Formats: sequence, C-alpha cells, structure tokens
Amino acid sequence: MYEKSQQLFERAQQSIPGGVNSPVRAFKSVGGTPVFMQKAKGAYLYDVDGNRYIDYIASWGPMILGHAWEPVVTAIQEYAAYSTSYGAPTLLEVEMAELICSLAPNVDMIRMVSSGTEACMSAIRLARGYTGRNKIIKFTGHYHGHADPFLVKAGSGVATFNIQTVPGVTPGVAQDTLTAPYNDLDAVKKLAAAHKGEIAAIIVEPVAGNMGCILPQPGFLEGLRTLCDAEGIVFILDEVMTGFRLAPGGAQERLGIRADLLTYGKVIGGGMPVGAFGGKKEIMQLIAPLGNVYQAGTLSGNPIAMIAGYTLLKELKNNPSIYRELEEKTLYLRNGLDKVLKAWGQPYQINQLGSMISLHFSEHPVTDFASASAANNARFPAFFHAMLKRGVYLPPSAFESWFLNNALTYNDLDSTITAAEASLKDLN
Ligand code: KE4
Repeated sequence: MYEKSQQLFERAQQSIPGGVNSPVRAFKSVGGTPVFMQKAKGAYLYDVDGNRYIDYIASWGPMILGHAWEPVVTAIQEYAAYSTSYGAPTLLEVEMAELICSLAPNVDMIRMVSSGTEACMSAIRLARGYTGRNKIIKFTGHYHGHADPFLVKAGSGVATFNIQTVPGVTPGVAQDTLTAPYNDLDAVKKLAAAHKGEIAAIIVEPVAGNMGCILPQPGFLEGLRTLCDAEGIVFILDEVMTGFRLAPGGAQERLGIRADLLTYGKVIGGGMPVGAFGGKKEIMQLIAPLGNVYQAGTLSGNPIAMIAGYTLLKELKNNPSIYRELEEKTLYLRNGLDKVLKAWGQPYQINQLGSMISLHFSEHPVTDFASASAANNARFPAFFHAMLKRGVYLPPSAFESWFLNNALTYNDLDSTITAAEASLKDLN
C-alpha cells in the first residue's frame, strides 16, 4: 500500500533531516511512514503508490478551495512567463495590498513576506520598536512560527514532539518571552502587573489551531484588548491560520475583535510561499524604509506568489457564500462524527469553528494546552492510521487543527464519517 513512499522516505532521510522539510510532515508522533504525494485535485490527494485520500490538511490551511483550483493554476502559468521574480516593485503588489486592506478594516498598511514565521517575527520586532519595550506575552501551545522568541512553550510540532526547551534559543531571548495559559485572562493580567511598562506585545492565535482547534472563551480576547489599551501594549492577532479562512475579514470579522497588528499566511498565498503583517498606520510607518524598524526579503511580494494569492482572495471576497458552504459542510462532518463517536461510547470532545475542527479523546472540554495534553492522545495514532488506510488524510498529530476545503462534497463527508465509524472499532 505504501511501498514507494517507504522507499522514498528511506532515500529522503539520507539528504534531508528526518526526510522532510518540515517536522510535522514526518508522522513522528503517529508512527509509520509519511506518504509522499504525487499530485492533488480538489479535495483529493494522490500519493506515489496511487492511493487516493480525502484531504483534511489542505496543506495546513492554504487550499481552502481545494487543490489545483483552475483560476490559480492558470494565473501562475501566465505570470511565470513574464518572470518569476524582479526584485523591484510591481503593480500586482499594490493591488494585493489594497485587496487585503479592503478585507481587514483596521489594516491601514500591509507588508508582504514569504512565510507566517516571517510575518510574526516582523510584527514582534515592530511592536518592540514602536513601544521601546522588550517583553512579549504568548500563550502556551500557540505556534507563531519557528523564530526564536516563539519557541517557548510552543504548539504544533514543538508540542507534538514535546520539546520543552529548543536548543539554540538563548536564555537572553527566552527571558523576554512570557507565557500564560490560553483563555486565562487573570494569568495575563498578573504578568502585565508584574512587568508593568516592559511588555511590547501580546500575540495570540484568536482561534488556536496548533494544539488542535481551541476556541477563545467568551470575553477572553475582549479582555486582552482592554488590557492592551490600558497598558499601552500592542495587541497582535496571529491570523496565519484564521485569516481569510473564518471569514473574508478573518477572525476579526468572525469574532468582532480588533487588533493593532495582524499577521497572515497560508490562504493569503493560495499555496505559494506568502506571509504578511499589517495594521494601524501609526505603527506600520515605523517599518523601513519609512521608519527604522528594519525588515526585508528578496522574494517578498514575489509576482507568482502574489498572483496566486490575489486570485484566491479575490474569489473569496467576491463569493462570501463560500464561507457559509464551508461551515455547513464542517457542521455536517461534526454532527456525523458526533453520532459515530457517541455510539463508540468512549470519551471524546469535538472543537470546531467555521472550517476548523479537531477531535480530542478527552473526557473534559479542551480549552487550553493543559487540557489538550491531558487527553488520551495515545489513541490518536491508531485512529490516524485507521483513517489513512481508509483513504482519509488527517493531520498526523493530536496537536493540530483539521482544515476543510470547499471542494469536499457531501459524499466525501459521508465517506469520512463511515471511515471514522470503522476506524473507532479498530481502537477497541
Ligand atoms: P509558516 O512559517 O509555517 O508559514 O507559518 C508559521 C505559523 C504562524 N502562525 C500560525 C498560527 C501557524 O499555524 C503557523 C504555521 N502552522 C503550521 C501548522 N500547525 C505549519 C505546518 C508546518 O509547520 O509544516
């Protein structure tokens, strides 16, 4: 079933650390061999052994309309012929910036970069430059990319591999990263009081997606907003996952919250390497060459990445019914899973908002990293592989959100629910 993937994985490990270019792909926490993909179309992935999978990773978020969505493919093909990079400003970058600003009401200015990590690290530097303060607050289990300041109690692969302290992150850096449990406003207030006048920014995933999908408790984000206003702290929403996925205006629109700075990635590039950070002009104007907070990138605003992202975002803006369709499909999946899990009879939780969803083998609600970690995560690998062999490709970790794409049909969802019912029996 996976012979060619196994051969390729053996070969890949000779020249690539762990055989992958990003740790979460290695199947390390679920065991077995990562399947190597050959191609994909719509909601389906095809691996090198010819197996077909219904995809619930969507490249960790970007493929919101499904793989190889025709208009993006055509746009890339056309623009590649003009050159794949200039290193000079282009009209496309202006159009992309204007489009994003039209979708996020409090984004006056935006700077394009090439990954979510770059977006988040730049936003933190900017907040420090703007406030003249050094410390940041992040939340346990949240993941903002692999820049040093964020690799303190981080989520995603850092949580998956249970890396308590990442070698190479110096104490000098780590000391400026304060952490609090997600959804614990009192803990944040205590940190702010203990470090009065020292905190440059609070950065948060408005809907957490890197410890499974975990929703903000009512009042939590609003409480952070109020605290930031009171203490002169820059409020940063990391919308790399939620941006343009939960609504055209992302989590800000969906949850009715406003940040000072936003970071974006994933959907914004339509599958190409794109990130961005933006927000209030008063802050953004400190970014070089306007101001002295230096940030740069050879391929920032790359024309191929821009046209891919622009084509996708334009579709999402012009057809917001996509979000209702996506949510209806996700609720259908959620209800179907609920039914088979109830019949299975063991403890579980399903967390979901919009087209983000996750399953936790937990007796108690999963509201933060501690409760996500306390789940019976030893069950997840068996469930993952049971689903994989039935043609359903889930994120290979209990500490990740699933992402639906709008190419999924209700037949695909029914097949997924049926596969889950059979897979749960394998767990008994
Ligand atoms: P990238 O540098 O991977 O483009 O983005 C970093 C990032 C920042 N903020 C949030 C909320 C994120 O979820 C991410 C990246 N997400 C992971 C998936 N959990 C990317 C997958 C991977 O690491 O391969």
